[in-house]
Amino acid sequence: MEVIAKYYVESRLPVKEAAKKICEECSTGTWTEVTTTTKGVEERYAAKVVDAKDNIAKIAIPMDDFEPGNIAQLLSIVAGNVFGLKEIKNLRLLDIDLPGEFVKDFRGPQFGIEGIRKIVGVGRRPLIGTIVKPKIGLEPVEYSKVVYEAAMGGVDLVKMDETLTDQNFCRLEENVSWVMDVLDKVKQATDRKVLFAVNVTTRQDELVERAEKVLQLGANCLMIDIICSGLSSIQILRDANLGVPIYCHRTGHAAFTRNEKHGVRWAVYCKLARLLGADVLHCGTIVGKMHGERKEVLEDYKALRNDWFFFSPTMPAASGGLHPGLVEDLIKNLGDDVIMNFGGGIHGHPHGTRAGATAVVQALDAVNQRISLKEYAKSHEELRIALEKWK
Ligand code: CAP
Ligand code: MG
Repeated sequence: MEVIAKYYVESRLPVKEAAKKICEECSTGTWTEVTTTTKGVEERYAAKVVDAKDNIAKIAIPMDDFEPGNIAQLLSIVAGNVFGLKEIKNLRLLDIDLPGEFVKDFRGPQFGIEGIRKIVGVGRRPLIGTIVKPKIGLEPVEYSKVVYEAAMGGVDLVKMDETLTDQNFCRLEENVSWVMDVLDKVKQATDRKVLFAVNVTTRQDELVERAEKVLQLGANCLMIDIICSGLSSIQILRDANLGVPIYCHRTGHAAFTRNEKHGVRWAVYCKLARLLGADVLHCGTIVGKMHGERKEVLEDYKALRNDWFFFSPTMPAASGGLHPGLVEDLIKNLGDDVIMNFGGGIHGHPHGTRAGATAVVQALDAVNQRISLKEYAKSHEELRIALEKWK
């Protein structure tokens, strides 16, 4: 049983030779022969080339090279030193195939797509989310007012921005108390439960303590910056059995996913985050402000939503530069099982946050009723104004 890793390779060496170098660095070898190895070590632990042609190298790494349940160690092999080898000019990890024997030690999402739909009471339509803007600087009272307006306007989820944690101007516990308080009021007024994804990103040994503190204050969803804090953060929260969805933000990913010749494809991280227990994961928009090739983004979405071992599907989140005018394209491209996040696209509405959220709801209603946004806007003021602002 093996882990199969597929790479795009550019090297002055023939691709077969380059693939062998990758195998060596990923398993038993180093730059020269060593006197300390044995036939047994080579036979049992050396990675082997499965296929190498047209700049694509597939290698098989024996299961025994991996520590069960340890994703950091897996990454140190498949996405480790190989990226720095002088003889390989460019290298991109395109995909990994994990055997059942390896994935059995992970639990996957506790809630996933269906679980989240159940919590917010929303059936077959995309969920609407917002990120409070400005991304930093608001104090808890101001912040919670924005949350209230967005929730009353109709969003299903509010998330903290990735850079907001527990700064002096907005202490986390105070902010969570204020926000959960206003969301209780929204529940009383509308009978809708709105999720608040609380960014608990911090050093890993304090993660669970921080999460437990905000849960005591009523938090109903936890968020982490999974690249900055390390993928194992997802596993730490999942294994703590905290009973609320884990929302994963990917700030920083483009440092290694954006270059189409070098780095790691986001699809690899989609698989890993899903098996570790991500209930929601950022996955790109195609049409928004962030880079993301259509073909790759669609494959990333697939990696979260397809049938894969015993893991529930993870809910993808589309975020970055979205506004009501893009809702039709978003649904066309990404389908219904997605959270569409609007930060500037809600709080930038000329009539304020509530009108912004209402405009998004109207756009979604229009698409569901198969009416063009332009037509629907004739009788829906908030949408009309939004479409005028973001042409
Ligand atoms: C969106 C967002 C998200 C990015 C990340 C932001 O706000 O909060 O962090 O979407 O993108 O700060 O940009 P806006 P991705 O709606 O105001 O753009 O997850 O695709 O990397
Ligand atoms: Mg953000």
